[in-house]
Amino acid sequence: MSAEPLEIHLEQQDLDRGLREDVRVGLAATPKWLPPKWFYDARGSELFEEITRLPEYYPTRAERAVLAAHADDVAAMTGAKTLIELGSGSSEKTRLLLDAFTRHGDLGTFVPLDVSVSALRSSTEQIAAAYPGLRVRGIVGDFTRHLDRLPTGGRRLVAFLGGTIGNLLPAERAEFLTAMRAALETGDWLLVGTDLVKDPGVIVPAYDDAAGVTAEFNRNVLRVINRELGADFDVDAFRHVAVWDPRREWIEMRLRAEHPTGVRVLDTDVVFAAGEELRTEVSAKFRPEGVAAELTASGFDRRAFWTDPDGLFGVSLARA
Ligand code: AVJ
Repeated sequence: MSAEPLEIHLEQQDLDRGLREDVRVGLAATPKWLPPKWFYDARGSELFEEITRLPEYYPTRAERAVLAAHADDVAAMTGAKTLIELGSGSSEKTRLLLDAFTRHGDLGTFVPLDVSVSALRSSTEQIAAAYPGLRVRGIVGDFTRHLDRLPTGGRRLVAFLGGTIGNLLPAERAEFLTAMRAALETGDWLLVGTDLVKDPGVIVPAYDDAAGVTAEFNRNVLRVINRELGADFDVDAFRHVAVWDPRREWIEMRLRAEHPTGVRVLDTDVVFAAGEELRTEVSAKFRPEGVAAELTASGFDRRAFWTDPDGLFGVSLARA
């Protein structure tokens, strides 16, 4: 079966409006910040795929190891008819789940949801070609806003992989999980991947690799703003910085102005002092019991928790 046409719940004009609003608010704030979702234009999505293959970036490999070992358990425990994947990107690891559902179970529909049209186009075509008989319905949407638009009926499994839940701040995470639970029916399932707290000597290089791919990924957000909003960021004026926050147990990516610089954007002049930083991403790391507590607080019941052999990354399976 070929993939169905993408369902667009996020039009170019919604995206533009969202970007303008985030840039207006974030660049006026002290300290300045931007939400990480704007990294992922076609180039940003490619750079992220490149990050996942870097020697320092362990989360993708570790999560793949968990899924390789336990995808069959997920299929058997959930008996899902519909698999919905939030922030699906390339859906590369999802194939481990689709393979398990092919072996046992009768999954009928796969619904990847992502803000990136380019990533969805290629992933839906590739998945549809590789899994004949599977209905593939790609949705262009924002997982923080479009949970009420997910397809209903049949037993559903929502997968939120990669540790992307760590991009949400704690209050946003609680709000997201509560909205997720409300969008599901009792007996539906949530599979969520979380990067785990570990030696910062392992975490920091994963976000500051020797080849500089993460630095390019980080700076890409400035290129997106230049192109989409006609801004004039001097991209080379900014240096990539990754900082571990031991109290909040998250890593932050920032862009540090190496010398005083300014940008004209949305009819406003924004100035950066030398050394001033713009926060572009928070990526929280979790403790196994913390994830269970957050799931319970939002009405889920965690039925399984698996890690890779090195204990780097955790995957929780929770019942709504
Ligand atoms: C896609 C959000 C899981 O936080 O590790 C990779 C994004 N940022 N390198 C992460 C990212 C810097 C990634 N997630």
